[in-house]
Amino acid sequence: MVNFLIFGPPGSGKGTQSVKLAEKFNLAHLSTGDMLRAEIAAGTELGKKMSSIMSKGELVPDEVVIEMIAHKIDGTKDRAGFLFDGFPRTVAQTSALEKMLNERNMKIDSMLVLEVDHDELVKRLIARADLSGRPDDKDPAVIENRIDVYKDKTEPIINYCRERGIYQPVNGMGNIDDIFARLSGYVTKLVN
Ligand code: B4P
Repeated sequence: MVNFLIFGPPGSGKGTQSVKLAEKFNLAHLSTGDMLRAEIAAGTELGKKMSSIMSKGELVPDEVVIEMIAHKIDGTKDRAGFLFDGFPRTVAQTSALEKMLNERNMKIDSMLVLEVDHDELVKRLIARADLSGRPDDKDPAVIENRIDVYKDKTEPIINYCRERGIYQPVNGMGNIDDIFARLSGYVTKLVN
């Protein structure tokens, strides 16, 4: 089993690239953003509570996403590994994930970090707003807040992973297929 984090600021291409990587390498793709949006779409109590947090571009509480991920890990069979997309987003989520994986005799093998310029992030998210209808893509102030939250709460995970020797920066600028080829190169080395 090989387990990856796909990491980067909002709009860096995590979701886009994860779908392609999961298919190519038979990985279970676990996106906390998708899981939360599914709760909102289903109108669950949890979804109702999380909706206002997400529409402001803030992070939902750590315990909510940690529980979701644990549940998904235990329900997954017959995959070559896990691809964690948009999780962890805080250092507390990172240590919870490590603990969860250790208890199941697994570990985080690599953190692939998509590096994208600020203006390109904003451009991609605004372009997505029309198609996705996501409230957190519509308002430029919310997009800026998401980027600030990333710098403040999520980026510190990079140092944590660097110390563990699993940090791998990847150029996230350019077209989707070129970025996919770069990422695939790193994943191929790890799975072989
Ligand atoms: P996510 O769903 O993780 O959303 P994201 O970070 O905004 O998007 P992503 O980075 O995957 O977007 P992508 O580049 O694929 O989180 C949403 C919210 O959920 C968070 O703000 C938070 O509130 C909550 N949440 C989720 N996980 C959480 C956690 N663990 N803890 C706490 N809260 C959590 O796509 C962006 C756009 O760019 C797309 O339209 C795509 O088509 C386009 N694009 C991608 N690559 C491109 C390229 N190379 N060129 C041009 N366009 C490109």
